[in-house]
Amino acid sequence: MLSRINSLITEINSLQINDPVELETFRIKYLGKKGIISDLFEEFRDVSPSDKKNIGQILNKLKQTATDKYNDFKNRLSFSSASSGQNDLTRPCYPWELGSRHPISIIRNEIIRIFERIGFTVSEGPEIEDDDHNFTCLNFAPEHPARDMQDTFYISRISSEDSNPGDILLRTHTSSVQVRVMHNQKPPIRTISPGRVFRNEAISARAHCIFHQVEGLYIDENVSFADLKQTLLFFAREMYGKNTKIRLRPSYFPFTEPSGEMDVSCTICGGKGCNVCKYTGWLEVLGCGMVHPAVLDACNIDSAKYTGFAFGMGIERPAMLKYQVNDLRLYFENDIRFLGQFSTSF
Ligand code: 2U9
Repeated sequence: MLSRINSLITEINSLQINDPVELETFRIKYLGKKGIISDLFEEFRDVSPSDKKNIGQILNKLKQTATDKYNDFKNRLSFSSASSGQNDLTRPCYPWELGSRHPISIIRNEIIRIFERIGFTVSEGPEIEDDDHNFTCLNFAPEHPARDMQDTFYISRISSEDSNPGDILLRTHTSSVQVRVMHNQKPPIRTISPGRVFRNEAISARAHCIFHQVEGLYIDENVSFADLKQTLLFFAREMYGKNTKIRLRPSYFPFTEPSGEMDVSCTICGGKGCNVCKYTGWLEVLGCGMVHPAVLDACNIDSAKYTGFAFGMGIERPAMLKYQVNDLRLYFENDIRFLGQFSTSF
């Protein structure tokens, strides 16, 4: 019996198994209920007590050798069938989780689509800017408070006293992108610049040092304030509903003259007055104006020949209104429980 078991061990060790059918044949032959090893265990019952220890040990070794062989080839064959494309096509598919757009991206895309429909292109530019593109070309005076380190993040500052093209900073608005467009293109220019901007603000529920903007610019011959007003009315009706009313209030920006701020009738109460519009019936949504001639000249556009209008809006506020988000910080934490609540076709 001992020599029979030993030759079975040698036989099993030298066996090659090539496919699942051969593997099953192997299992039935050696490890099955009526297989060779099971028969040997039956026979083992009649072995004399003096031989039991010796033969028992070698019989267990045979069983272990056959089991290892079986498991080894089972693993190899399932691996090679998976990698050769013979997957189990009846397996249920994974419940893939679909991602969702960030609420800021949803609103940004809505704004882009509205302006694209009336001929505006989208321009992008660097978040790290120089003083020229962010301030000087936009008619900010050398001592303008926005240049202060309390308001602007400087990466390197050469002189804190006067405007210096060597200063490198994080852009405080995306108008800097449009300065680049004006330097590189001739009018007519009709473009919007969506993007991330940075201001040195303490972070709270209502303020953040990072936020998102869309700024718009239209330059051509004979562009008038009436063109600005009609463009913004079209935008307001597309964005906030066809019955939306607008009103323009005078304002001041260094880069536009005259400048204004636009309110839309409250999207919550329709203008009747509620706690969202602080019972005024109006919500402030953007700033605008006619591009200052000094800005055109600083960007090599002849201010005697061309005029233009510009506007700018933050994205966070309309997104807060639409989705009833009451804390700005939620936009930047990327908590999956927050992000998973927004869905869109864009
Ligand atoms: C060029 C010249 C002028 C863009 C403009 C505003 C008015 C404005 C603010 C709205 C809220 C920024 O996000 S916010 O804090 N923006 O009020 N922006 S006009 O004027 C330009 C743009 C480019 C060359």
